[in-house]
Amino acid sequence: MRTTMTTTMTEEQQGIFPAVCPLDCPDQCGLLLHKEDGKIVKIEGDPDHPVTQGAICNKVRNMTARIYDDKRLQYPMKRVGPKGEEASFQRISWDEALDTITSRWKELIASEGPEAILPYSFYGNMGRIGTEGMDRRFFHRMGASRLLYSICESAGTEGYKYTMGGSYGTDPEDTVHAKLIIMWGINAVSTNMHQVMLAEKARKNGAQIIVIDAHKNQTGRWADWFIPILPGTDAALALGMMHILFAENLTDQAFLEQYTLGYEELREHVKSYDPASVSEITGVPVEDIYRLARLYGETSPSFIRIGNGIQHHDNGGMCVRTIACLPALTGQWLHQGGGAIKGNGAYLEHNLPALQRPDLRKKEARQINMNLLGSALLELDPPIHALYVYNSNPALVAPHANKVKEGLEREDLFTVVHDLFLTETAKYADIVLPATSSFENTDFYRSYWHHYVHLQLPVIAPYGESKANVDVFRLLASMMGYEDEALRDSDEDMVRQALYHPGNPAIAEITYDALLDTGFMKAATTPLFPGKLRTPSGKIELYSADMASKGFPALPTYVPLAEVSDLPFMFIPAPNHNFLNSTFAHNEKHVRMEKVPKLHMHEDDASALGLASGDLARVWNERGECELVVMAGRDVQRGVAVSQGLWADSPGSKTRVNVLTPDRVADMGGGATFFSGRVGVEKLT
Ligand SMILES: Nc1nc2c(c(=O)[nH]1)N[C@H]1C(S)=C(S)[C@@H](COP(=O)(O)OP(=O)(O)OC[C@H]3O[C@@H](n4cnc5c(=O)[nH]c(N)nc54)[C@H](O)[C@@H]3O)O[C@H]1N2
Ligand SMILES: Nc1nc2c(c(=O)[nH]1)N[C@H]1C(S)=C(S)[C@@H](COP(=O)(O)OP(=O)(O)OC[C@H]3O[C@@H](n4cnc5c(=O)[nH]c(N)nc54)[C@H](O)[C@@H]3O)O[C@H]1N2
Ligand code: SF4
Ligand SMILES: [Mo]
Repeated sequence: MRTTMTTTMTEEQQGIFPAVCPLDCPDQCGLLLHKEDGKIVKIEGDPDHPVTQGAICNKVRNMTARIYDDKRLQYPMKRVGPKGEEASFQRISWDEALDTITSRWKELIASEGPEAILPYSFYGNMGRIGTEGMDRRFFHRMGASRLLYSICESAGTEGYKYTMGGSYGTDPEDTVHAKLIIMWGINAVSTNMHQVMLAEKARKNGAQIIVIDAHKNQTGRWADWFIPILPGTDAALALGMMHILFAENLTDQAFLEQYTLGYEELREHVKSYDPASVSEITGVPVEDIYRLARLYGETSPSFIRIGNGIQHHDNGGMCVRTIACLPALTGQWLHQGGGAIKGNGAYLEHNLPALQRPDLRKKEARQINMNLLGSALLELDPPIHALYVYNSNPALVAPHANKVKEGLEREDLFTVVHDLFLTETAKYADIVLPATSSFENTDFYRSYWHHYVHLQLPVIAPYGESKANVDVFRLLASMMGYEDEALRDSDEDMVRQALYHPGNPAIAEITYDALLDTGFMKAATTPLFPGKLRTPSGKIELYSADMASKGFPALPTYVPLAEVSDLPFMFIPAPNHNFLNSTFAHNEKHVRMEKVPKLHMHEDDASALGLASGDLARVWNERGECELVVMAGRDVQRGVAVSQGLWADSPGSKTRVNVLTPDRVADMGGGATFFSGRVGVEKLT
């Protein structure tokens, strides 16, 4: 029997307790934790969760192996000996750790000013008070350099916003009604499995499923029709579809007139994207472009799931902005289940100022793009002298990893890492702090795909001496002598403050108390149309004056990728099935499930290089090199090489794919361009 959520769950030795998956995954599943003798022994999906319905992924079904992994950090440590791979550490007390950190920071603030200190974090745990609550308050109060949180979805989010006014899309629960589903640049079988389950229901009712991707991975294999495309060219395909939709009168004139801005300009503009030219750019045959456009123009409701793959390119923002125009052309937003999802985060917007307290910052500070961490550490003037890393593993996940490594190696850089494991980044730390897992914490969670908010209360006691992010920041604040009330608020206070948001009536009923009762609640969202969007015109902006004022083309446009290089392969180092970014890469069970780091190549490219499946290849460019196991076949096109997963270092291994990725920033949002680099490949003997 499942027990209801209480503040005393940690004291129960057995039972089944409600929880939420903390990982950076759109699905945000409801979970049930089975406890025996005070420990979690099994994790399963909560069958009562309306969206995730008891199904969870392999990663999290096996997550107890991570929570109780022998390698999990249990107490604070200081480094003895050199930084990096060879680093060794010695146990210290929390008092010593906090004292070392705050003494160093105080000295630095006195001599260099607070901007010499850089916080670096992301969403290793999606709980909001822990990832953008007490931490933000603390660093605002300090006046530290600011981080631009740009490594994940920022280019596409900005692009989508120009068209649609914010992260508002279709309610995924409605997508069971769609008759045509396009998964565009998303490996949903691995990264959004409940969208796949919803699409399966739609398929039983006659829906067709199309996958457009540079790699025929498990998602492509599941499609009714897989369309391979050359990386970075998707905007051209979408514009080619628009060309045909207008030319063949497959558009919804009434919708265009009432709800869009600039359709006449767009109709003229897309005349130049004729199918023959688009085929040349994208590698998609002319007849397939016609077939796709006609299917899209003639089927309703149609739904597009826009993935993150297409926006990790130089032109990622514009690409997402362009695809986001398609549903407007055929009026899909008025049909239940029609439209698109890039992200749905805006529906659940909480009270950011109340949670983050930017008012605590007395003086503006410089902002540093997290995708440029290497350059920031090596080149900034005045320099960064101290780095505080939590919820992230930049040595492995950030682009141009050799530059990041060189930055982290700086002898004069004082680095603190707070994590559950001794990550590749932690090996460069002066002080390492042990972090609790999400099941040891209080926090609230909001999906960026479905429309539910969740509350998590601690189910198990902290592991060893580990502490939650919020607790560490409260302690650091007190030792820094910061006396502000906001730095002493309890977890519960912070959840209440964040959820009280008169600016977003959709979450008016969602309070700490209501969540205590139910665990999760759906926001009272209403369909986007009829209605006014948050674009400058209130309409879907096919033409955007706002973009023009920022130097972008006002109409959706195909812009070729930037890397100029003679190297023969476009390199796509994508996520894998059994890790979540680098999370689980340190846990043997998950590594075993994923086997080896692979490089998918076309069989003709492989054989031309004397490579066969199973061979070890050296993959290289001007930024670095790594070694991956070749999988030759026909699941990528010629001239494309795809790896999967962010693998942890093992002795003698060279599997950090980010040594190869560019640190150019994308066209919008300061976004990452992980998939826009080129590499050479050769056989390793
Ligand atoms: N199992 C698992 N799930 C995850 C993650 C994980 O690491 N593992 N990570 C989580 C996070 S943080 C995120 S942001 C999401 C990311 O998940 P997704 O949104 O699925 O994005 P990616 O996996 O980065 O890329 C998706 C697909 O884009 C393809 N692709 C690359 N370039 C192009 C292109 O130019 N055009 C087209 N059409 N396709 C292209 C890749 O081949 C890949 O199949 O997943 C989340 N969920
Ligand atoms: N080549 C390539 N690189 C990529 C990507 C790609 O597709 N290809 N994807 C990019 C994307 S989309 C993203 S979102 C980033 C993600 O990059 P990161 O945000 O760095 O994600 P993870 O690698 O999962 O690392 C999260 C870390 O946080 C720790 N952690 C978890 N919970 C807590 C907590 O409560 N407190 C503290 N202090 N620590 C905690 C975990 O143990 C883990 O070490 O990677 C990016 N890097
Ligand atoms: S990682 Fe995603 S699919 Fe897996 S349990 Fe968590 S939210 Fe669900
Ligand atoms: Mo991400």
